[in-house]
Amino acid sequence: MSTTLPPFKCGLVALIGPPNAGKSTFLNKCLGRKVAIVSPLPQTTRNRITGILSEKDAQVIFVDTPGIHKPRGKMNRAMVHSAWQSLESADVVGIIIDADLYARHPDFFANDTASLHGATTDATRPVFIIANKVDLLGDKSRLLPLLEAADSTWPGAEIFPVSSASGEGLPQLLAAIKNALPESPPLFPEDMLSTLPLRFMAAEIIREKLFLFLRQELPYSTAVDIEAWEEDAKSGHVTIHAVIYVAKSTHKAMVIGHAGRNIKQVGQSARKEIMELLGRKAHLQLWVKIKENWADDHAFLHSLEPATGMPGW
Ligand SMILES: Nc1nc2c(ncn2[C@@H]2O[C@H](COP(=O)(O)OP(=O)(O)OP(=O)(O)O)[C@@H](O)[C@H]2O)c(=O)[nH]1
Ligand SMILES: [Mg+2]
Repeated sequence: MSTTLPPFKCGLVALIGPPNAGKSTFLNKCLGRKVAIVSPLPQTTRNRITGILSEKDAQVIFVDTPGIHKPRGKMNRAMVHSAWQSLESADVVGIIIDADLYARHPDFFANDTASLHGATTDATRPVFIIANKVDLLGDKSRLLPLLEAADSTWPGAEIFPVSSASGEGLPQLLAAIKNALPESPPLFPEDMLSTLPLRFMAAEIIREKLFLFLRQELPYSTAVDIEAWEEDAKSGHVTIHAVIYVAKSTHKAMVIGHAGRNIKQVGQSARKEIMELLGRKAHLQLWVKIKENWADDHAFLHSLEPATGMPGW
């Protein structure tokens, strides 16, 4: 007796939502590896970040995006634009919201999600509402008003309460996502974690450490560019020269810190993680340069855009 295997599924899942909802944390947890940087501050993610989950029966190509908000300034407008762009090629849409936030402040929900209604107007595309951070809710019945609000905002969408911190609810959601994907052979090799270049991922790791070690507002006025990437043919060691751009000389002093303390912390912690990513020894040289108004410089912003490695992007 012959048994036929279910058809292989493969497709793109766009992860969109308000800033700080946990989109990048969700992606990392689904993959079991870190591809997207995370911070407690909103507007951490600035580009579309792909993460590929390859399993026996399916390949899920997640696209993490910058949080959707009312943008001010060129960079923020470009961030929100790139989040919307991810929808164009998506087979499935995952709208991630912070369930704990809206359980505490139900009045924030309508305003935060107003611009996300458009994401579900294409009735042919499955939409999943991912109510994240449920680990923070002591009493799960506190979810009920949010579930009702989400149901009337996105009628017909399935709602999944999950925790990207503990993993609660993720297996059920992943099964539903896989089921909703089109039949297709895998688009990428099964050992490929992301389509993003390693140089970009290294720059992102440095940016994450700036969020971690610098004072609240400062990371927003920094950008990171990898100027040189040298590999020693004999030892395999990598030397990375990275520039941290700041908008003002006072910011430069703050990034460097007293006796170079901040930049040292950023460098040590980034280097450790870059070595884990590359699986080999790396040296990291960090420079801080002033570039006034870089966040409004279209050509400069464009130069920081990674080559996504995705056809049609
Ligand atoms: N307790 C808890 N915290 C979470 C969970 N998911 C994310 N967080 C935290 O929420 C904060 C924001 O997470 P991110 O993954 O950076 O959020 P994001 O939606 O990608 O944010 P932007 O890129 O800024 O739009 C971080 O401090 C995370 O650790 C969760 O399920 N539970
Ligand atoms: Mg993010």
